[in-house]
Amino acid sequence: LLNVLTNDLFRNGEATVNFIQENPQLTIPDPEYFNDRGTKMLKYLAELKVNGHPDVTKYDPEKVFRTPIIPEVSREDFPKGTKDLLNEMGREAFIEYIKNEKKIFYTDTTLRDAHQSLFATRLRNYDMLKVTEGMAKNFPELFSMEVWGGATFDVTMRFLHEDPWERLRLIRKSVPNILLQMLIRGSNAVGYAAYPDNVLEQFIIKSAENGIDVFRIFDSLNWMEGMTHSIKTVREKTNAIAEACICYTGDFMNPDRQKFNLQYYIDLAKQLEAAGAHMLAIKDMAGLLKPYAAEILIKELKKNISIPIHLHTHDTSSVQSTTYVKAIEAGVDVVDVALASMSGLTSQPNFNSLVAIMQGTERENPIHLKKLNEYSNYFEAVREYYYPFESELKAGTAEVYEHEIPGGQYSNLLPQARSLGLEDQFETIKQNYVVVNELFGDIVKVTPSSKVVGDMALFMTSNNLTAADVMEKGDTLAFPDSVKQLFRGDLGQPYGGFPKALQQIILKKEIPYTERPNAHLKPIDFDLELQLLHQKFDDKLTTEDLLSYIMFPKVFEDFYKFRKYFGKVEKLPTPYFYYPLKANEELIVNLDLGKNMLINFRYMSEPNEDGIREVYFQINGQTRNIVIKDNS
Ligand code: 3PY
Ligand code: ZN
Repeated sequence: LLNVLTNDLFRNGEATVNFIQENPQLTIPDPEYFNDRGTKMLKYLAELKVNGHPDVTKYDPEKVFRTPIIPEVSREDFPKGTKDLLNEMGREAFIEYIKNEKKIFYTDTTLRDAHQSLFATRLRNYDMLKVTEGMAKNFPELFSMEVWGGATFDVTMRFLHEDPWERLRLIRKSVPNILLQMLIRGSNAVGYAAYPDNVLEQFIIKSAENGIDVFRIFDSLNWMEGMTHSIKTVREKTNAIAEACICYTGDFMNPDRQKFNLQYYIDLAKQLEAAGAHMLAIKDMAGLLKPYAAEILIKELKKNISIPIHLHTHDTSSVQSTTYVKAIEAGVDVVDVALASMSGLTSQPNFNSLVAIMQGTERENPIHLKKLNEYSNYFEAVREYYYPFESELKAGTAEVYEHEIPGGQYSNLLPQARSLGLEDQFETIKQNYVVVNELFGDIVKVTPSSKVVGDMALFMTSNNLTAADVMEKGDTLAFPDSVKQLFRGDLGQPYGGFPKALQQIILKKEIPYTERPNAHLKPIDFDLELQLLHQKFDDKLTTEDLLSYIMFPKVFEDFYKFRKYFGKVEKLPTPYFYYPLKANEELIVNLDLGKNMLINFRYMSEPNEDGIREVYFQINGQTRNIVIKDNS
């Protein structure tokens, strides 16, 4: 509330005891500042009060939240971490160091894959930034923190009304000492389709500039050509690490699933190393890599490649920490884990427990377990805010070995089914997911190829179609666009090619292609497009904004307009972002350093004949009313 906190003398600690008496004007709030931001924020709170949050379908007005306890953070400097080591040593020496260290390294995925896979990517900046500095100071032994990319990029804009680039910069500022990692979908960057090569390059360059140190690059069909351009760009245009993926699918120990056999993975890993990858990731997006298979796979890979190996899995079956133990024994260099309360099921295995398991062993990495537990407790309370987005999975399931649905997709498939009125056919949808995979010739399923399989499974379920129906009546069916795009070649080429008969049924007269989809796309003229963006929106927008706009034009435009109208709603504590204020409930919104708004909800009028309600608040002691149309 006090402008005094933004005064330079005061902030530099040069103010004397009489400072306030001598500068009384500094204690008066700046009315314009609060008027504009305050009005916007009240409009949001009033809208929420009258019409609810559009994204919250299961609101429980009785629910009471605990206050998350933020672990204490030391005021000392950040301890030296992997980011410092990378800067000091340079890439090649750093990679050698990771490979030669005996201790097992960890990547914490809490701020990216864990919430993407547990509650549909909804974790907000507000809840992350309260603990990022503390995590950086308490866990400097981490290899990296995965904080960006995958679905977080569009979901931050689309559902949280936050700017993904701003998120990255804020995290970078609070985590200066540990490597920050992102997930990039090869030619599809963080989108669902291919982009022109120069867009991909610009995206990688800007991601590195804004804070990314490790690019985990994959292709949704394990197609080399979908990854080489990204690997090359990371190597040549940034100082970051190019970590390329083999996406793991099937079960090479099962004699009936030999399409993706051991040799297939070894060959792919060798090609990725030859293409310049600094590290290899085994991306087990559905959690199908069983413990004994992991042991064999890691041992064989270690014999065949010389770059470090980073293992990623999802704990959908609930036995994936066993896979990690076997992989660690076999010599894997880094494993992906999530803080206990954000781990398990469709998320990553439990960080805290794995640290405990490794204590006293020769590959122990002494992470402060008590501190891990404190941070886990923080997220346990925070996670409650997001209850409408939780998946309904209650326990690990061996069904995942049948349906092979990636963890990140699982938590989204049920809401998707619900929105199509197919909620009670979820079992059929899962069965159809298997049928579709067979129809498609057994493919790698990870964003975006997994989304196509999901779309087709939903299509078959809602139209009551069997595999035989698809093959026999396909000529008369209007397949989902994503299915047509896949079979045309827009996501690249699957191992072993597309099943020809089905391809013809789906494409009808259209001719598929086998070159890189990006090669068909015209490069973007960035100077011109930025000018056009300035004309369309405003001239403060940057190349980063342009990239958001190129990848997600409609989502960006809606985000921009939303921000203009409602302001920076990310400043709202999470319960007030999602749920309506109760009578006389009071909240403090911290807008900027020292600029707080005290908001108190007083009452809401009945709707008039036009359905208009008035919502009354007090803001910093002054009464304000906001007029809102009731849409019910
Ligand atoms: C993504 O692409 O978002 C994924 O998490 C894939 O596993
Ligand atoms: Zn994952």
